[in-house]
Amino acid sequence: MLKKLLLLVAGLLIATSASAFSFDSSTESWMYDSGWGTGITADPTWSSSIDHTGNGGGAITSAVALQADGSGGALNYIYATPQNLSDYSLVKAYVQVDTNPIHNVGGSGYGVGARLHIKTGSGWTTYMGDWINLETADTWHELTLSLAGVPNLSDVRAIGVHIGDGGASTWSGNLFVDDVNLVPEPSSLIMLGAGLLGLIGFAARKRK
Ligand SMILES: [Ca+2]
Repeated sequence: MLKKLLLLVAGLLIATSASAFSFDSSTESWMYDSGWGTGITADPTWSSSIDHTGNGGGAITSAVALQADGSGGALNYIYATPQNLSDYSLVKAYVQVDTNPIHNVGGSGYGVGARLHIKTGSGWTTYMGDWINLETADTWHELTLSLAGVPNLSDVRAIGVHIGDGGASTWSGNLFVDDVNLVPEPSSLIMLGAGLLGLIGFAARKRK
């Protein structure tokens, strides 16, 4: 009985930090953002050919062509269902491209990058994570966005992934996005853990 409860606690703690969007069988209502970003005007499709966890699931994907003149210089995916992220401290996502970017403007070294963002409140205010360089093809790149200090987390209107080239690179290839994860606040985890340990204590006393 105790062993089973401990397993349950471990399982619940793992489930709490599990992927919010695994894209293992569908696009899970992610779409392109018609209000921000050019270069693509179609929703991502679901692909079973690649999976971040390697468990044979799937990811979302689009064929993309970014131009060095700034046209078609960005692409944006969002999940635009209002949600409450107050209990979370971090958003993570994994991005992969299948072709190395080509630098062709003044040796600036500016390649193709990706970043996470959320939009909050009635004004859809945007908060963005750092750009992560996607220079290496066929490798998952981790994007993170800290939610510390972000106002209106109880009113998140969209979570998104944005890729761009700063108008300084030409790139065409396939983009894959997988495992958009929500990482809980440490305090929420501690409270959940304490609650579950209390349950175990109760069960253990009952057993005696
Ligand atoms: Ca997946």
